[in-house]
Amino acid sequence: MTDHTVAGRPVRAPLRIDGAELRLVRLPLVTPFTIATGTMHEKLFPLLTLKADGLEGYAEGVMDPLPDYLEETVSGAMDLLRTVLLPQVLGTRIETPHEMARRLEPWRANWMARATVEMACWDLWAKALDLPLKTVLGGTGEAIDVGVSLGIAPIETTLERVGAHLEQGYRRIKLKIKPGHDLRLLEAVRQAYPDSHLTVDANCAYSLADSALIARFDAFGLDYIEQPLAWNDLHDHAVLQSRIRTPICLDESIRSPEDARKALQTDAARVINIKVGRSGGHANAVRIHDLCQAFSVPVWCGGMLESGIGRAHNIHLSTLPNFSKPGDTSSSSRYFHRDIIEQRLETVEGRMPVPAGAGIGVTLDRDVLDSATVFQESFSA
Ligand code: OSB
Ligand code: MG
Repeated sequence: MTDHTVAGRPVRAPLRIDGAELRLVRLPLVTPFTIATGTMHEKLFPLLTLKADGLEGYAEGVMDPLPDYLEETVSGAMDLLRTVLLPQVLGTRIETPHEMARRLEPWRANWMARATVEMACWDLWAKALDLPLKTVLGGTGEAIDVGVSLGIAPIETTLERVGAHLEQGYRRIKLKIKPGHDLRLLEAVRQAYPDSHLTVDANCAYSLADSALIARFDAFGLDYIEQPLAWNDLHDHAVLQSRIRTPICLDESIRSPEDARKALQTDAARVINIKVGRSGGHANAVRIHDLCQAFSVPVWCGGMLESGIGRAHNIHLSTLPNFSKPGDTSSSSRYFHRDIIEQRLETVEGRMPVPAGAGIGVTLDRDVLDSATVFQESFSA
């Protein structure tokens, strides 16, 4: 079956997807996480294993239980995976993960559900090549720069958290904001930490009518303002960018390379937060990365409070060259008492080591996973 080589390695191709396991996993959060749209107390997510030729590829879905970040939901994605996407791919052969991405492309939206299948394929593919995921994606390096995303909390609490994370060496602090929780917070944090690398994320909480208020953020030397306006409104972000000096970074608004192209061409974004799990998978994430590079627009890797499986995917992707700003892929122990993987994904002085070994380089801790699993279904070709 070895019919070609990649990076000098024989490829076991085509890979035949001969089985799958879909779980719904629940992990309590160490600290509840509050953003403009609400508070998360636990992380509930689909965990997918795709099997081929004795290998296993892993990925998790990044959708929330409710359609509060974007339209997709955990229950909707579980249903689509069980009844449509997994039956579509089981028993089929794939030459490359790009081919899988293309096969899932005709489905409208559902970027997160499609990403779950596509990302598991990349892990499988890299394992079949016995190469780290970063290498097959085109990345290099042993570690990536990371920052932290701090949820909405009383200003005193936030000041303590900023200090603690700066002391741990995190390279950027992102503060979640919303109307009524913005200027006073920025004044306090800037005064206490005048030289810190600071950004804010509004998760769509403002409108163009708030332009004058948002323009006042210019005084705080923020590296960027993340997703101030509606998730589906590139136009108003372009208008806002023309009224403020601080660069706008888009998150929710960028699902496809086409979204990225339009944002770049209209100056609706001067920075882009790439979340592979939000964008249909690694093939799209790499395309968005490359497009941004062509426009001299830097990118960074966002997070969705992922378990070690999604976190490992994010870390590998972050080794591509245009990921030139610290990502949100911080230590697993900030989120979970016990993660579902055997390795520890912990930062050292603001740098996250890239897991070594083939594929995503992390393995499931079956005991922790079994006790965190609330639903489980196996599929065979
Ligand atoms: O907007 O980036 C976001 C978490 C959940 C939903 C949306 C967002 C976030 C984060 C946390 O900012 C990033 C992380 O620490 O994983
Ligand atoms: Mg965001």
